[in-house]
Amino acid sequence: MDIINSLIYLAHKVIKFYPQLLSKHFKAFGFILFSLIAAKQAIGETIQISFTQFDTYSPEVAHIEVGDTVVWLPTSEGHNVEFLAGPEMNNIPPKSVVNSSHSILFKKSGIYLYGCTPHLNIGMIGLVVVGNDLRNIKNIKEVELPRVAKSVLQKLIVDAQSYANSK
Ligand SMILES: [Cu+2]
Repeated sequence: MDIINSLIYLAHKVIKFYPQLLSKHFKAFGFILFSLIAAKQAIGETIQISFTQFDTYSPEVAHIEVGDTVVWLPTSEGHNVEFLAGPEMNNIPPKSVVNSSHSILFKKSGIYLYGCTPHLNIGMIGLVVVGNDLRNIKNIKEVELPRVAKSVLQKLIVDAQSYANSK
C-alpha cells in the first residue's frame, strides 16, 4: 500500500516538473497512473479491533468493505476470536488462539458474528459488517448464545442497523 502511494506521489511530481516528458509518453504514463490507482483500490484497507480489559472488543461493530482485512490485536490478556456465524454458514473464518493476533481478509459481504471462547458467557462478542450488507441478519439473530451474549447481540444489531440506515 505504501509503495503504491509513493508511486502515485512520484507520478504527480513528474506531471508537475516534467510536463514535456508527459506529452511525449502520454499514453504510457496515463496507463501506469490508472493501473496504480486501480491496484490501490483492489488491495483494501486494514481495520484493527482490540481486546479490552473490560472483556469486550473495540470496536464491537466493525463496518468494512469487501477485500478489507480485520486484524484483532491481543491488547488485553485472555481473549481470542471464534466465529459463530457468517453469510455462508459452511464457510466461516477460523478460530484464533488465545493471546495471539488474528487476521482475516473478508471476501464475501454480509454480517459475521464472533465471540471470545472463554468469555462468551459474559457477552464478549462482536460483529463485522462487510459491504453494509445485512441480508443474513435473521440467521445472526437465531444463533444460540448464552443469555448475556444474546442481550449484547441485540444491542449490536441495533447499532449495525442504524449505521446501515444512515448510509
Ligand atoms: Cu475474552
